[in-house]
Formats: sequence, C-alpha cells, structure tokens
Amino acid sequence: MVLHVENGRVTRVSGDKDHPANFGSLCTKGSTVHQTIHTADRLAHAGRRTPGGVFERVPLDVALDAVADGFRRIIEAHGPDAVALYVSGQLSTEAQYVANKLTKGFLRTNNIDSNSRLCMASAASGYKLSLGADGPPGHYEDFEHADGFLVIGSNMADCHPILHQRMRRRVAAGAKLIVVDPRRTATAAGATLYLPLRPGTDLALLNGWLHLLVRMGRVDRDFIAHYTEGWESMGEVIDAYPPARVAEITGLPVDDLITGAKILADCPRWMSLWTMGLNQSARGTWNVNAICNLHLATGQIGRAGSGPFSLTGQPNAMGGREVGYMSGGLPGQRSVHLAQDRAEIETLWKLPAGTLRPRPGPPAVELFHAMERGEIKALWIIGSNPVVTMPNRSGVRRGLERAELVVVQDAYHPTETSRYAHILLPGTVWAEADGTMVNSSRMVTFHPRAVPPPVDAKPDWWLVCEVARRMGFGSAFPYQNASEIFDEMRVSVNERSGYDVRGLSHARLIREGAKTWPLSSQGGATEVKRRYVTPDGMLRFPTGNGRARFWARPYLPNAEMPDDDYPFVLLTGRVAHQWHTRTKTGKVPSLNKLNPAPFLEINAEDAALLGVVEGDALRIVSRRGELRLSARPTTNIQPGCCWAPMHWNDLFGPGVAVNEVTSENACPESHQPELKYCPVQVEAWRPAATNAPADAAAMHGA
Ligand SMILES: Nc1nc2c(c(=O)[nH]1)N[C@H]1C(S)=C(S)[C@@H](COP(=O)(O)OP(=O)(O)OC[C@H]3O[C@@H](n4cnc5c(=O)[nH]c(N)nc54)[C@H](O)[C@@H]3O)O[C@H]1N2
Ligand SMILES: Nc1nc2c(c(=O)[nH]1)N[C@H]1C(S)=C(S)[C@@H](COP(=O)(O)OP(=O)(O)OC[C@H]3O[C@@H](n4cnc5c(=O)[nH]c(N)nc54)[C@H](O)[C@@H]3O)O[C@H]1N2
Ligand SMILES: [Mo]
Repeated sequence: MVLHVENGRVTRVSGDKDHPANFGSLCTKGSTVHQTIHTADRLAHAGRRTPGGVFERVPLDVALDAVADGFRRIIEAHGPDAVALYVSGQLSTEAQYVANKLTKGFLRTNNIDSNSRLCMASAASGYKLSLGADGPPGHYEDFEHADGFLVIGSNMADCHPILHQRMRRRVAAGAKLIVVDPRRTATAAGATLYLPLRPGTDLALLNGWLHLLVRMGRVDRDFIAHYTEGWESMGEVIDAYPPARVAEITGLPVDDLITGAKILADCPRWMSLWTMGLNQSARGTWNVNAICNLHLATGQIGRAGSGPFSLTGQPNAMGGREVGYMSGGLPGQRSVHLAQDRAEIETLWKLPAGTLRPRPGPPAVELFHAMERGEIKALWIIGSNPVVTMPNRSGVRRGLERAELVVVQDAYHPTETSRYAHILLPGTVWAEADGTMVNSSRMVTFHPRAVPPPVDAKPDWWLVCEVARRMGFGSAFPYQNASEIFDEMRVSVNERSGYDVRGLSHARLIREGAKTWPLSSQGGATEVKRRYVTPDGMLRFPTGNGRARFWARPYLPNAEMPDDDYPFVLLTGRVAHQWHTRTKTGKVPSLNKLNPAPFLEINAEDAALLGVVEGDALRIVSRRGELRLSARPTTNIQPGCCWAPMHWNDLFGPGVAVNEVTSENACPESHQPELKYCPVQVEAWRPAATNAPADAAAMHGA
C-alpha cells in the first residue's frame, strides 16, 4: 500500500503495484484506511480511571510507572502467574516479540495469549500434527497454478477479496471451484459445485471424499508410501463414511458428494482454502487434519498449485505465530514444551538455564476465567477488544471488574474494553511506526512510519520496552528502534521447522521490498515457493522422521447441539465492509453506508413461520444470554440456521453483541472456542428505545 502524505496526514492511499501479495489491488477497507488514522477518538494521551469511573489524562511517564509498579507489586505479593498479557495479530512482529520476551523471559510467567486463539489456533495445531510445523506449506503463487480450489468454511469474497479476485481469474480461465458453506455467500456465486452442508459436519464430508477417492482408485499410493505414515490407521474411518451415511450427516445429496470427489480426482493440481468455518469449532484441529489427509492421500502437496492453505485472518497473525505469542510458543516457531527449544531461547535472551517454564499459560478463554476467580490480578491488553470478541463475554467483563489492574493499550478510546481499564496507554497505528508484518505466504513486509502519531501515542514495541525498563529489565530491552528488535529476532532461526529470516533486515526490506522466508543469507537468494521440498525435489516434512502423518478423525457432533428449547443454530461472522469491532471501519462513512447496521439472516421459511418480515425485531436467546437483531429473511441460508455479523456491539447500542450468546466450548487440541456454532431460540420481539454511546472526549486531540 502506498500512503500519500500531506502536512503530516495521510490524505489518500493507493495500491502498491510492485507488491507481490496484491499487485496494487486494495479492498474497500484498505482504500479508505487513511480515514481511520486521524479520527476524533484516537487515544492521544495516557489515561487513568478515577474512582468516579471517568478517565483523566496523565503524563505518559506517570502511566508507564503505574503499569510497571502495579505489575511489580502484584508479582511480589502473589507470584508471576498473577499477571498476564493479552496481545494481538494486528501488532507488528517486533511488538509481538518484545511482549512475549517480557512475559515469558522476564516476568517469568507463560501467561500470554493472543486473539489468534480465537482465529488460527486450530490451523496451527492441525498443521503441526499433520505436517510437523505451523503455517501453510505453499505460496500465494500457487493460486496461479491450481486447476481446482476447495473453499471450505471461508467467505473469501468478503473476507479475503484480493485473493478471491486472484482465485476468480484462475476460475475464469477454467479452474474448478467447490465451495462448502452452510450459507450461500458471495464466494459461492458461480462455483462449479456449491455444497450447503449442515454446519459442523465438515469432518463427515472430508472423510466421505477420502472414502470415494479410495473407491475410485484415485489415491496416490506411491506418494503415501514415500512421504507419509499412518495410512494403515485410516481404514476404519475410510470405511465408515460411504456416501449414503455422509449424505445423512451433512444433508447433502449423494450425487453432489460424488461430483465433488470426481472434481478432486480429475484436477491435476488443487488447493484447499479455509478460514473460520473450520477453525472456530470444537473439532477445529481435526478439520484441519482431515483436509491434510486428503492432500496427503492424493499427493496434492509440495507441487505448484497444490496444498492445504489456511487463509490467515489478521494482518500479522503469521508474525505472531512465528514469534510464539500464544501461551505455548517461543520465538522461531518453538514450543515451551520442548527442552531444546527453551534452552535455545534462554541463550538468545541471555537467561540462566531453566528460566523458561515448560507449561503453557492458560489459553484466552481460561485466562479470563482465572481473572474471574481472582488468580490473575493484572492484565495488560494490547491491540484487542476482548469484551466484544471473546465467546460468552459476560465472564470477561466479570474478570476485568475483579482485577486489581487492567491496562489497555489501544489506538482508540473508548472501546468496549477500554472502559474497563485502570490505565490507558496510547498506541500508534501501523502507519505511524516502523515495523514488519508477515502474510500467509511467509512474506515479510516492512511498513515505515509515514506520519507522526498523535501527541503522546507511541509504538506498541516502545511502550512494552519502557515498562520492561521501569521494572528493571532495561539491559534486555535496549532497543533504540524496531530494526534492532528485528536484528535480535532473526537469530531465532529454527532448523527443525525451516523458519529462517537471517537473510532479512529492515534495511534490506526497505531496499528490496517484501521478501519470503526461509532466507538464510543477506546476499541474493532464490525464493522458496514450497516448504518441505528438498533440493533434489523430494519431500521432507519436519516431523522427526521426515514423513507427514495421517490422522483418523471421525465425525463427532458439535459440543452443544440444538434441542427443543434451542432449536436454531446461530452462525456468526463478517461482512465485506466492516472490520471486527469497528474501531476503524465504524468511522468511515462510505463503509457504514455499505454495511450500516447489525441484522440476523434467517431462512425465509423460518421467518414466515415466526411471522416476521424484513426489518422486524427478533429476540435470539441461548443458554448464556440474548440478543435483539432485525430480521433479514433470505433463501441463502438453510432452514434451521441463522447468521449474524460480529461487528456491532455496545458502542453501537445495547443488545446486539453476538458474543453475549456464544459458547466457550473449545477444541481440545487448539483451545479455540466454537464461535461458529451456537444453539439458540429465535422469536419475534417488540423493540425498546436504544441508548447513545458514551463519550470520553478528554483523551482525544491535542
Ligand atoms: N471484511 C472483513 N474481512 C476480514 C475480517 C473482517 O472483520 N472483515 N477479519 C479477518 C479475520 S481476523 C478473519 S479470521 C477472516 C475470517 O474469514 P472467514 O472465515 O471467511 O469469515 P467468517 O464470516 O468469519 O466465516 C466464514 C464462513 O464460515 C461459514 N461457516 C460457519 N459454520 C461453518 C461450518 O460448520 N462449516 C463450514 N464449511 N462453514 C461454516 C459461515 O457461514 C461463513 O460464511 O477474515 C479476515 N478478513
Ligand atoms: N462471535 C464471533 N466472535 C469472534 C469471531 C467470530 O467469527 N464470531 N472471530 C474471532 C476472530 S477470528 C478474531 S481475529 C477476533 C478479533 O478480535 P479483536 O482483536 O478483539 O477485534 P478488533 O476489533 O480487531 O480489536 C483490535 C483492537 O486493537 C486496536 N488496534 C488496532 N490497531 C492497533 C495498533 O496498532 N496498536 C494497538 N495498541 N491497538 C490497535 C483496535 O482499536 C481494537 O480495539 O474476534 C474473534 N471473535
Ligand atoms: Mo481472525
């Protein structure tokens, strides 16, 4: 993206034609992003909540001291596990790295988790189990080589529009497209085959395709023999999913199942693309394993135009995963579980052997429960809005209310979460600070500071290092700029997973543009398009013995199923022109015009049975809470299902926050909660007047 700057303000943005990820294309949110930089609600000063509940401006120094003193005091009184950080895939890699270093290395607790737990955790755990290391094995360029695409649990048209265009160009040139989604989304338009399966039944479908491919003799026995293990354990699962049974579970016609299998069998090269429809499930990791099973059984991996490809959600969740910013991670795709990984990072961070702790801290949902129980007494939230985005969020509010110290480091105020802060720290947005971000293609992009931040706002990495310094860890956080953090980070090369950014530096990225890892030398090196391919063209997976693993993953019903009291299934997700909790997109008039307000998509027949028409108010009740949304009857969603966007919440008005009703049931392997599936009751409702959002003008402006 190119920022056009006049007098210290970004006046316009345009696509960067030379950038190898988007070749100059921008989506609506990208092309209007300058309108989110200089808004009236930018957090320009540090703040402190007074006993009366209003925020007062304080000098940044005072706020930073208060954070350092508060954390030190609580650690001294209650031990390191009484404090925690909750960070974000929207921060620069440098900020993610220092937050993780401070927590695990110097506060000496593994109590750090990130919003990736709600997003890509299942993809990460699935990849590690199936292929041996996290991250898609391929490259965006595979889009130009594929003859077929399996898009499952992803609404790319709205959520990854530039990649979607890239895929569409290939489809226009003859590639096949299968779309699997309980809703007929914009992504499904024009698909070769659209499969509106019952939500939560993807495992039956994927196992069913494996069954059919075996029966059709279209699995690649040579590939299986050379590069995989565990095929012999798959027999039972393959036998158990003949088309008739799969049709019964998924609600799909047998003919369509067979058509799908034939498409996969006949495509010389196909890729699978998935996002939250598979990850945000109590079976998330299994879903990812089942996708990998299909690729391994057909040899559709490690060649141009093939492979499993999770579409990463947030701008820099890949960077965060690489530096280990979830509770079990360490830099360079390492794990706190492994003694060797801990020892290598203790060396990097100049810590005495045995400092790093071997048990992961609590994953996000558990972290807030530990606050509710009073075990975690201080929380520092950086770049996330968990009061909105956590499942069953009433527990999050109780946890924050009970805590002794809540620090919220955000670029805007108020947010639903900042209202619970004791201390507010003003962060920059990416256009105001140097840093790097990594995409799903392992491509590292440098973003320079283009405009000065408002008044006291500082880069996220700087705020973290300042608190570290004030806690007495200054010698481990001596960085003058983000480039020096990168220089330390790149030493965390991991020969086992293949992670290697030694060949990169801010200077090189500025000079030569975005670059893909692995890159071991600062000199010219050829780009590795596909991981795990050896120089002689063989495949070697980072699993120890070099073989990728099959996992038999039978279909299991969702953790909570509909019943007479809660007969509908509520799905949640995104619309094209809003981003998450709208702290940015909510301020762009053109985007609000396109997607102005929350709603509930409901099948037209169901709406008729309830006696409601477009715009009528509905009450949606789950075992945990309730919502009120206006009805949008449609035939795009199957009977018995309804769908609500996640974007509109307390600052918009009362009763619309979807996570009031969602459940914390989580995937056992990834601890990712089941945000996509919630049994509810839906009924007609007579609305009351709404409240206007509160104000906090003192934090803004000069
Ligand atoms: N416009 C916009 N784009 C975004 C974002 C945004 O906020 N706004 N956020 C970014 C982030 S962080 C993320 S994670 C991605 C998310 O990108 P996506 O995952 O593509 O978006 P969602 O709308 O969350 O969910 C995708 C689809 O999953 C389907 N689904 C629900 N349950 C099931 C199921 O059981 N099986 C299957 N097969 N499908 C199911 C839903 O019907 C929905 O259409 O988008 C990124 N891009
Ligand atoms: N029901 C339901 N819930 C969901 C989902 C769903 O599909 N359904 N999806 C889940 C997923 S996939 C995700 S990724 C999460 C997203 O959940 P969140 O990360 O909580 O949502 P955001 O609105 O993106 O919050 C980002 C916060 O960081 C601030 N911010 C932005 N840029 C910066 C910066 O540079 N520095 C700092 N310090 N702050 C910054 C923003 O103002 C905002 O307050 O939601 C999850 N929750
Ligand atoms: Mo996400």
